Amino acid sequence: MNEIVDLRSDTVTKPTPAMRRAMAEAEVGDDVYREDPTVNRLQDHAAEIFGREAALFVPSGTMGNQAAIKVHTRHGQEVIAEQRAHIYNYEMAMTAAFSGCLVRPIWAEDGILSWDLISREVRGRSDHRARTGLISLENTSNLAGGSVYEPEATDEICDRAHERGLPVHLDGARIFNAAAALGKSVAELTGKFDSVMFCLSKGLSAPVGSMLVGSKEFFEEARLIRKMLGGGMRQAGVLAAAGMLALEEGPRQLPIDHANARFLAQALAEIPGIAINPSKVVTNILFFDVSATGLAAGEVSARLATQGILANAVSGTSIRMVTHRDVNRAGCERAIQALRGAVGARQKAIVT
Ligand code: TLP
Repeated sequence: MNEIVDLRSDTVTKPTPAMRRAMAEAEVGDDVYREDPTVNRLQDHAAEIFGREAALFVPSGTMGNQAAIKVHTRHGQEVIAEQRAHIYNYEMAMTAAFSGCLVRPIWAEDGILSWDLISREVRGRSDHRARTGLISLENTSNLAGGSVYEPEATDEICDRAHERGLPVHLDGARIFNAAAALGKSVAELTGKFDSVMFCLSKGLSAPVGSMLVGSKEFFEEARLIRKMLGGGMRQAGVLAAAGMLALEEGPRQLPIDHANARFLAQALAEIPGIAINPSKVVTNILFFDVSATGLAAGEVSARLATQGILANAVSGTSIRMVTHRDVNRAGCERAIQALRGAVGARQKAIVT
């Protein structure tokens, strides 16, 4: 049996051999006492790369986002986000459960909000309606197919929100993918946000961990919330050591992942019954619609799995593929071949 080609997510990347070595050799201490030298180095390095005062190591992207939301809001407020936002769709309703806030979802083409769309939904003090406490953006936008915000758009949203006294958080789980797609630095893309969460554990290939970046004051508050959530880790240097390599070496891989995603999209567009617009694939995520094959997305996904190709059905008609370090061009070619087979088998069955 051929090796598995796992296109379910970039979260599936395994630590590189260099990461394993760095983890084994990491100098450690108790990070709840702020005494883990490797965690401290990672936090300082992340803050420096983003051009900000401080960065906090957290176990997951979800914890990072939810800690930030908690710091910025009060119970009974609203958080504005795009309709497909991860904080709205995937984080176990924690914005409600933990921060006591309602997400006010706004639909935007390609998941990319503008101040024009947001400003219509911002609520000030009122006797009737919940006040807006926070705006949260996502770059790249996962469920919108890895789409990217131009820095002019996010800068404008931040400037206008700040004029109205509103903080803006960035779910930048894949901000390094956005930076690679735009040929800009992460600092250029995120400088105006009040807080930024980014993941070491996705395309950057670390086994565990995300970072929360912002001011020193934000860092101190977020650190308390991290402890409330049970995220105070002890000798976390073994993880931070891998995170350090993820930051230093991970971004170099991303243009390769993006080229593979484009390659996949262009080939999938040629398969009868598959609908995808390759020109929208600008980073490492792609969605395609299988309605016209007559098969449910779950059935297509199950057929692919029998060929060792893993890709998640995200609805009855749509499948997501995500490229990353552990899938090379040959793996993409196998995925295309398997999809042709999965769909072709059904088309023959209809004819007979
Ligand atoms: N995304 C995962 C799933 O949860 C869907 C994936 O496979 O893409 N923000 C964004 C934009 C994300 O895509 C994710 C994870 C997170 C936050 C949460 O990160 P973790 O999984 O570390 O909690």
